[in-house]
Amino acid sequence: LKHPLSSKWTLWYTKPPVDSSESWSDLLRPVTSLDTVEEFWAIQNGIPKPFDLPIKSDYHLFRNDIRPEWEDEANSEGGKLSYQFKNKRHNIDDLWLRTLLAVIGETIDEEESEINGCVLNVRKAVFKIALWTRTTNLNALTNIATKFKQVLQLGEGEKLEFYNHRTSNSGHAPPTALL
Ligand code: M7G
Repeated sequence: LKHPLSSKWTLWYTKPPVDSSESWSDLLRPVTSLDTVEEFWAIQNGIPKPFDLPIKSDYHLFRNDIRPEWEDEANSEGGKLSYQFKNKRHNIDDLWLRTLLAVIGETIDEEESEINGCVLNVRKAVFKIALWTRTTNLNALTNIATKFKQVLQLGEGEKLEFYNHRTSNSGHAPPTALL
């Protein structure tokens, strides 16, 4: 017996560049797709955990055939709700798993979900976990941020950064909102 998820999801991996000639699109690859709970656990148990990934790598889990890129039409009008932290205080493996389960379980926004996917960035000294949303609707984002903070077990005063893809893909723009 298999337990179906409400969407199909594809896991993508961005590998760290070996040299500067490699572009974003050379480094980004789909790994596998899943649409049941059992497939999710088989994949989760078979791939490296975030803490074991090399610096400059990313995991991306995206709904249906949405590519984990600003350019995809499902993402182009949206943005990302991002949490950045040093691993000292938090267990990245646990926070990423909690994020994945909330996304595939659709527990953050249930009907007509605004969530296209989630991304883990492993960077020098920091990790980032983000939800990518379909729109930049502040009402929807505020609700999503409240739930996402519970998933990440953040304290009362802690904020998430929202970046509109329109502005963030044109350089290192500051966040559009703190939620
Ligand atoms: P990042 O991985 O989002 O964050 O972007 P970082 O600054 O913490 O590393 C790093 C770089 O990857 C960007 O400046 C772009 O060159 C490239 N890149 C990242 N994303 C998400 C995209 C994308 O969606 N489309 C394209 N074309 N390039 C991207």
